[in-house]
Amino acid sequence: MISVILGLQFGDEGKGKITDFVSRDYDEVVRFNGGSNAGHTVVIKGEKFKFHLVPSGAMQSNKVILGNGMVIDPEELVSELDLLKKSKKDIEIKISAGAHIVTKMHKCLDKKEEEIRSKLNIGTTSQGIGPTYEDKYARTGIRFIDLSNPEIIEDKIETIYNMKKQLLKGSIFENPEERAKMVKDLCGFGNSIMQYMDYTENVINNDYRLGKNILFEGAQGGMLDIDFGIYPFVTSSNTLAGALSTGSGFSFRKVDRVIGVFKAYTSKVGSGPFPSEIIGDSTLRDLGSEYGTTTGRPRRVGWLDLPLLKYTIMMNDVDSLAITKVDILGKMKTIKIATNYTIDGKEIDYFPRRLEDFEKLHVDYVELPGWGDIENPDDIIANGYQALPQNMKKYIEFIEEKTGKTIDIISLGEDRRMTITKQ
Ligand code: 2SA
Ligand code: GDP
Ligand code: MG
Repeated sequence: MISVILGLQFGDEGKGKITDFVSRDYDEVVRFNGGSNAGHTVVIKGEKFKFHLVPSGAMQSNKVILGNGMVIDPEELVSELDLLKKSKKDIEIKISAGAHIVTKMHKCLDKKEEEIRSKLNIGTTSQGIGPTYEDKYARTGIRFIDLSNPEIIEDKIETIYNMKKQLLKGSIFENPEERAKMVKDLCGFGNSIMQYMDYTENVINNDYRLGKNILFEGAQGGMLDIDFGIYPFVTSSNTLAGALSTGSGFSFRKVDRVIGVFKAYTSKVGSGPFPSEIIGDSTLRDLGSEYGTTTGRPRRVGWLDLPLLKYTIMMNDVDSLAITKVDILGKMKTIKIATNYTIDGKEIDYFPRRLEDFEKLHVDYVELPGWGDIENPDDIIANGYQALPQNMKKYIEFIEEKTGKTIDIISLGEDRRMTITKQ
């Protein structure tokens, strides 16, 4: 079985949790986009694990791969691998030779670019993601394989510095000694992680030929996709299913199943349009502890948005849905769901691309009753779907009817055990 798991909103849908849950059925888990802007949380028997670069399937699967579509901060990777090895000894780790490297200079550039953007400030995670992809596409980027060659790193650091000199004015990187130190540090990190480097496109395709089950794990969410998200309030990678091929070297033709993860409501970190946002009431944020896993920033919160969900379901060609945080949403007395968008009194059948359209957008909602606290979690775990509160089932079935997709996984708490499947 070859599957891909993706977020269908603005990230933080609970992909980490669902990836961990489903990864028991897979021999290896592959990440194909993004970097340490991702924050994926997995909770097992009360113990919390936060993944940024390592695939969130690492606790159940015995092999993890960081694909060429990723941008890797070596310092972050070293500390994440140290932590992982403490909780899991027998895990095979492979990192693509072609993944790109995030340096301290890229993080500095991320902040500088945000300052300059002013009005169209994105609210990035400051992890150097955008500038690293910029260098990748400018063909000046440092790749993982380059970490074994100090001369190449030095040359590329100088090229990047010279190209971005204007932006780096006043920063420590004007000092050649600082740049030399960065080269030395990168070589140091390179020494400790080069053992994991491989031509992972061959590894994945060979494992496929051997009949292994492979899970591809997307980071961020469909609405943050560089092409189809709400541009420019997006991340710098493609976050939709198609990216798995270019981000790992494995053909989309071999994918059997696309799993889409969405939260029972919506959250967003960073600026930009958010059609179903709840303004001036932080109840849902507080109930759901909606704060960034990487930056700790408060997340903006809103109701479930069906036009948005239908759009990302279409763009990913989702087969099966997983819903998370149903336990949190149920605590609201009345729950709203955005059902359609209108502009100038006319319902629209496309997802807007013009920022001005979002200003004119009118969102229609339906209201459904909440289901309160989950009082019988053990009964639900034992008896599955039939034991769910009636109002929760109504909510789930309403979404299924509107999207035409089945919700096969229902998450009722942060812990791995608080998950039921429909079959
Ligand atoms: P970037 O840093 O260049 O990728 O930021 C561009 C936009 O993408 C959004 N983005 C995210 N949104 C939600 N969650 C993300 N990961 C972390 C988490 C976020 C955190 O899991 O909580 O800790 O704050 C993530 N990564 C990128 C970002 O907010 C910008 O809107
Ligand atoms: P990801 O980026 O999509 O992996 O999501 P994050 O880990 O950034 O954010 C999701 C948060 O919700 C984490 O703190 C999870 O532990 C938590 N979570 C996931 N599923 C559930 C759920 O069903 N119920 C509750 N209460 N928390 C959940
Ligand atoms: Mg997250």
